[in-house]
Amino acid sequence: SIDASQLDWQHFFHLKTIYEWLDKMAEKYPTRVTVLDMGTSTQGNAIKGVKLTSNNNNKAIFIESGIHAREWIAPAAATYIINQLLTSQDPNVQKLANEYNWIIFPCVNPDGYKYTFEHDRMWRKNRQLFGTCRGVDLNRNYPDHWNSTGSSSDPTRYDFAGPSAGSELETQRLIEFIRANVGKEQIKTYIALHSYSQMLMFPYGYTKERVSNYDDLQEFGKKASAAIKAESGRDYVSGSLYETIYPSSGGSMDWAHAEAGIPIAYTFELRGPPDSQDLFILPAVQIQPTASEAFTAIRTIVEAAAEK
Ligand code: ING
Ligand code: ZN
Repeated sequence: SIDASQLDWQHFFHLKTIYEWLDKMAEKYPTRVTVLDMGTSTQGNAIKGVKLTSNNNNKAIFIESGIHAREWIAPAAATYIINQLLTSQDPNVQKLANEYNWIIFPCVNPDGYKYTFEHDRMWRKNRQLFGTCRGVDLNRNYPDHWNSTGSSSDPTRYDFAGPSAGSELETQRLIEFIRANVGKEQIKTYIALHSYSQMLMFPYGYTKERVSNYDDLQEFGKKASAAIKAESGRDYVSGSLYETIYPSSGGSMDWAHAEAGIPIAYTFELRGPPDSQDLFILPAVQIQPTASEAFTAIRTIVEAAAEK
């Protein structure tokens, strides 16, 4: 049975349960956990996250998940990572928890996430109304080469970029949060979690032109793929987003890197199910191994970057 007080990573959880769990973690670890609130979504849901702090002078790692509603493994992985950072007995994990502050927002599209539980499991976008249809793809709405490639001006499409760059409240909340905190919190790493495809991708999405730190990002990505391979035998492909999955503009990662100036930025595509037409519907037994792979990749990237 599902106990709202404790996530077990053997089920997928409602937005409300995830948020209650964040509050519980803050009660349980009051000196280390601060609950954060970016503000509200289009339909008035809070966009809540946590900051895990060991030392105010630490650099910070920012993790965002759930920008696409149906990719349930992403918020599940984000909460798994929070739990690992707070409870792991592994000295290497404890070291990362002590040496960095972690800012993690598991559900940056709360309206869409709720909708996938209550009405349509395969919903991707937010729930903004446009005449007779709904939804902006929030990962096409960011103001960096907005709507230039791999996105649509048609509100009926799954990859609708929105009426203008940064039009959506959810986009604005995240931008405001990063702008207010990138310097103050020394955010040097930005990770966006998605599914499915088993990929570790870095900017750019909008062009095949290379980022200035391409060689570093490629090297860290390859090390992370190798670490996953050693852990589970799974193959994760690493490369720039444009070259690895498909050209697409207006994503949060391109914005974080190019506009907010966060040097190390990745979008992960986690596991899909082994054989199914519904590739976003990952069996719950796969939550733990998939979340563990995501955490392994993040740890590897952070450790490799620290050695530079
Ligand atoms: N894939 C991502 C998508 O938004 C992506 C790939 C990431 C595109 C970042 C642009 C920027 O389409 C999934 N599965 O959502
Ligand atoms: Zn996605």
